[in-house]
Amino acid sequence: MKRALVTGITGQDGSYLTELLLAKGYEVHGLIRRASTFNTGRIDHLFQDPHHSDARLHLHYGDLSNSEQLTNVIYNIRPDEVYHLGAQSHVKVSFDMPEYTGDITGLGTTRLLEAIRRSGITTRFYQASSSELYGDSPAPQHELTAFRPRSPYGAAKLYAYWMATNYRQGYGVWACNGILFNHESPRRGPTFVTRKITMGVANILAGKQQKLFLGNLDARRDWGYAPDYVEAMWRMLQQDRPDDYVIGTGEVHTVREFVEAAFSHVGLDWEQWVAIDPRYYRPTEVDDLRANPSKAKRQLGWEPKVTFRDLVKLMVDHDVETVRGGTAVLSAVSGKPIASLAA
Ligand code: NAP
Ligand code: F7E
Repeated sequence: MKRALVTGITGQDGSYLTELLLAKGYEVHGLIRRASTFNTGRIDHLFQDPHHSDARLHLHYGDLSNSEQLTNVIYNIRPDEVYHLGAQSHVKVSFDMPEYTGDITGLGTTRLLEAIRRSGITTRFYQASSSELYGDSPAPQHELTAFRPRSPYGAAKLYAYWMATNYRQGYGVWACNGILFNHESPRRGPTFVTRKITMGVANILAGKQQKLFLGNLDARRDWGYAPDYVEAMWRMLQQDRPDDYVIGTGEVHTVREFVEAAFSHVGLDWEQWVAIDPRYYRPTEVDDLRANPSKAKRQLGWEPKVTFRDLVKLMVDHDVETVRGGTAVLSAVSGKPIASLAA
């Protein structure tokens, strides 16, 4: 039985990847942060009582700021594969917390790579790199496109990208960079634009929200479906040699097009409900991201399965159902729609 360690297991991608690995027969170990409230909502359905000898999902407390604990976990678990997904992953928040983002999203990768190197184990390492590396480099972007990040998040991910590359070249660590373009799902965090929109649509439809405030509607993104993307992560670590791959659909849409598609799916005219709030603008924006995923198609046999239109529909349908059921989309603390409070 193969053993995997997943950092960021409580996040969107961590939860889908864990489902995939368990289905493939892996034993999965996940790093979770201690929190005063439960932060395991995305993986609760996968929980297995550790007292049962056949449990294959195990959770360990740890933080990417703490190298001692990372070293312990690596040394004790001795995973065959490490999927490093943990990060401060919000671009807008990275402008508010640049130092913290550098520490967790950048240095966190170094801490984990050092733990692997010092423990002397043989493992395969996946680094969650991002299309944010490209910044204002012209689209379409591929593995050889120049990196020109435009945010503290992008800069931190660039450092992490090169550290993974450096440990591969310098120490022979079997490390891959997956350069993933935006991928979404009903498990997407509520402050990323797609989920903020689909939750807003659901709340407005139910009469629980009067306006949806957004920032820059002109940004262009290549949006795919997260479960398709975690399949690509796994495929990267099954290759004969470690390498770097761009993962995306190759199709681009503006934020405005996403808004229009989400509102029209439930028969609403978006222009009556959406207002612009400059607080959601970023000091520097990434205007145009579109992947050229030919290498992944050729070498990994990877293709996205869910189209843009189907992605919008499945996210809206999920949130409309959730609001009908009366749960989750309103903030437990204030009773207000979460999307109106956040980044
Ligand atoms: P996400 O939903 O924001 O999940 C981030 C995960 O990192 C969560 O499990 C979070 O734990 C954990 N984390 C944050 N700070 C940590 C710390 N100090 N110590 C330990 N764990 C910490 O992100 P995602 O969308 O699943 O993305 C997964 C990875 O891919 C991230 O590295 C992201 O930057 C990268 N990426 C994402 C996309 C995308 O479109 N989704 C595209 C390219 C790259 P809590 O649950 O406790 O907060
Ligand atoms: O913004 C615009 C915003 O926050 C998308 C992360 O997973 O993908 C993600 O980063 C676009 C931007 O994602 C609002 O200005 C307009 O142009 O959903 P987002 P992101 O910044 O692209 C990359 C690949 C990652 O690696 C990251 O981890 O939408 N936008 N109005 C808005 N964005 C937000 N969040 N909120 C708004 O109200």
